[in-house]
Amino acid sequence: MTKKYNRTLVTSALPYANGPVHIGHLAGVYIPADIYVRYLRLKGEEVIHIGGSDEHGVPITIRAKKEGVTPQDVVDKYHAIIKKSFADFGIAFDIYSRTSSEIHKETASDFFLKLYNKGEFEEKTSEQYYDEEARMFLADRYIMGECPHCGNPNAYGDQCESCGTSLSPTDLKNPRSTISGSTPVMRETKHWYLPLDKHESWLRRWILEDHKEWKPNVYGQCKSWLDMGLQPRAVSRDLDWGVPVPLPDAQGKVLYVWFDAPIGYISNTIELLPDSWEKWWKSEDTKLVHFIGKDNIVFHCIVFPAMLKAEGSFILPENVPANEFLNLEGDKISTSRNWAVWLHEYLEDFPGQQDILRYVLTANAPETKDNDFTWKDFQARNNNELVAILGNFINRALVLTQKYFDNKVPQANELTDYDKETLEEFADVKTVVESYLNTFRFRDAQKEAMNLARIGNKYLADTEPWKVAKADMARVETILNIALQITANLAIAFEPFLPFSVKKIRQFINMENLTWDQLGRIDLLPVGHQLNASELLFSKIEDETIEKQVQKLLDTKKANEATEVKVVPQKANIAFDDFAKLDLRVGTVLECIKMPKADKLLQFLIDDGMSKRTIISGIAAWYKPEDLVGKQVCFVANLEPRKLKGVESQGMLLSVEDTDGTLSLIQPPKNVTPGSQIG
Ligand code: B3M
Ligand code: ZN
Repeated sequence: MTKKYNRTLVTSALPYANGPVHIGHLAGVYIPADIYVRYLRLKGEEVIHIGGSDEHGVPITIRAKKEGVTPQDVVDKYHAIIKKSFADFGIAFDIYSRTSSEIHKETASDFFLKLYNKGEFEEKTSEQYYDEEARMFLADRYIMGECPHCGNPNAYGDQCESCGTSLSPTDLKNPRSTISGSTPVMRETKHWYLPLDKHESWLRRWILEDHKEWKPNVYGQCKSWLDMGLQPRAVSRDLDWGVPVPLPDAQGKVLYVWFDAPIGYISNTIELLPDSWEKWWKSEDTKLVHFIGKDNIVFHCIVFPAMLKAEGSFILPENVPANEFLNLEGDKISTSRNWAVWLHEYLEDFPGQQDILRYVLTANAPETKDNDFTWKDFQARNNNELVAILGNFINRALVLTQKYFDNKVPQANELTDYDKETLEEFADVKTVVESYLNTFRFRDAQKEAMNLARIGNKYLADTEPWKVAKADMARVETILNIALQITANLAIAFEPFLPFSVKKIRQFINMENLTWDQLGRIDLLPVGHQLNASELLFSKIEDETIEKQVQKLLDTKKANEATEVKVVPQKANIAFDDFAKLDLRVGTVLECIKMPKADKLLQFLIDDGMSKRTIISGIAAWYKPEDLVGKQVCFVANLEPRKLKGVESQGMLLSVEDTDGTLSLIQPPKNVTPGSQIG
């Protein structure tokens, strides 16, 4: 049974405002959502597209700490960058707002309170790690320690990045706070939980029985969550960045980011339509569709629906067409490793060429499995498809009309069998493209649109009007009429995919108001209709351009390798007797001066407990001599003396060399008697 809907509310995941957006974001969420929305608009349906930045959560506070700025500074900066990138790529939101807005805080607080007052939460006190020095509870990401599975000493409280295991902070051995470095202690804290276990049975029915049509990757993930059994989830956190928990005894507590972020869809709708937003969120004839990436499935298919159901007056999503991930040249896209094609950088290198990227990302969309973006493929799809098929066909049709008919649409005379076959071939394009778009198969839909261009291109190549023109102008009229009608059809079929190019085509054919319903018709351009001047839609991308992009990525790879921590391999074992031959001692620095004519060397006079000795050491780059006087150092006492710059060095200071080459002197943690032995 399919429901009858009168309008569609489309949401796109709210990206975290802690970095710019890249091709993975576009391919996974925003292009599919935009295609869908443009298609519905073209059909004249009532639709809105809601977007915005997700400005809360721990990653933003971590980024702020790292950069020495406030979280608000971080989100202000990236919200602006992200918003601009989306606008530049033609992602046609009806609103792109943000979760740090007042209206959002109010909406999220009210939502929480409604659930609280209805008794939809459980209140639980539990023990959590607390940093006594920084005086704060520690979010999972603020705790590091040893992974119990692989021994990685730098595992995070939520995950070990070395072995990939997901962890909880209490799993870590020797936990430490990343804020102060101190060892955190357990302290009691109260939080509010959404009892998902109590929602399990209706969720099972709603998803597993009523929504069998959801994409297999989405349905499968939901099923495995449901089969594992749902647990209560905390909807608050001890943090000072977020929407404050609106209760009297909740100082220092904010709503968990995954509680407030999806409510952002609602707040942004309220901001857009303060008087009519309820129609979009509360009437059964609205179809709600969430576009997201695969890592957000559980929140949109289980947690948010449970919140909406608990609230009681909202509709639930009709579909959640989540995509898988896009990789880049065979590697996972990573912000921290700068392994990405950033949208703002793409536009610097390919100004005005948004549609190429849109086309390639849709052609390769990770709809059913992870997919790979490569620059070679980008070039090939541009040169072999956009230039050679779509661009070439439209250009020929327009240029020939200009040449033979003074840019006016000629009439169609008698049709040959071949003409009829061609027209028949594209008669069902509308039905086919529609059926793909309705089921979120955007890759196939775009392929079908390109197929229409292919039909046109082949038609002109086969009929060769430039040759026929010498003998039979009536035939040329017919051919170009057909070619122009196909062109007009392309200006409909491609609008959801290539909005920038379609805008140009519509300008060329002087026909702005084409609608989806007209797709498949062969009378779109009336005889005698005046066309405008045209230009090439796409141009070939040369090897050099692509090599430059590939080189940029290779440079990134090199830079990443250079900063990777390199630990020098261990030397071969030695006998204890060999070690015992070393006489290592502590001494106190009496004097320290820079050696003349030697930038790297410092000359020390050391009290070694028995007498004074001179030692020369190559650490001038890292210390000021005056800072070392009075300090204790460790040295090899029985190393054969040797002359450096004419001065005899009677031993060697011990120092550590960090992986980046920095030297630091080894010093005893507390003062000891000069001459004390190390061992
Ligand atoms: N900001 C997570 C993400 O960008 C999150 C989505 C929120 S949608 C309500 O992957
Ligand atoms: Zn591990």
